[in-house]
Amino acid sequence: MNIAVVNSSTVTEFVEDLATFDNFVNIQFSMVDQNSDGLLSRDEIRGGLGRFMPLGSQSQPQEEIESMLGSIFERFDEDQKGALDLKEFKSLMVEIMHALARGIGGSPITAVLEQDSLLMKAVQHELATHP
Ligand SMILES: [Ca+2]
Repeated sequence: MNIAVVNSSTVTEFVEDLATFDNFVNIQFSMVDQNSDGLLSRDEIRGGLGRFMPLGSQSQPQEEIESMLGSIFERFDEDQKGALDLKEFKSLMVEIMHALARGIGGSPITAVLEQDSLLMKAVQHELATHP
């Protein structure tokens, strides 16, 4: 467990560092893409939710998860093929990171960070760029 002081710019600076964020999205994509076909199916996104969603998936009721998946595909599956490609997945990740930044707000807060969480990645990025 790690504890860090963060604010919304911790997250937005991470998203705006294009090379780093692209690399991060590529890694997340390949971890979620279980069958390595270059597309994220609904099942793969469901399996990956715990990894890239700011809210823990275990504590959420199944109906809420399915309804969230429904909205994700409605909004981000632009060509409606029932799977997200890398570009669509990146839009989703940008949206999630901005939601995370809004949730944190501009004033510094103390956060408990789980290893490999999105916020942890943003904090590591901040430490690397503002030592
Ligand atoms: Ca796949």
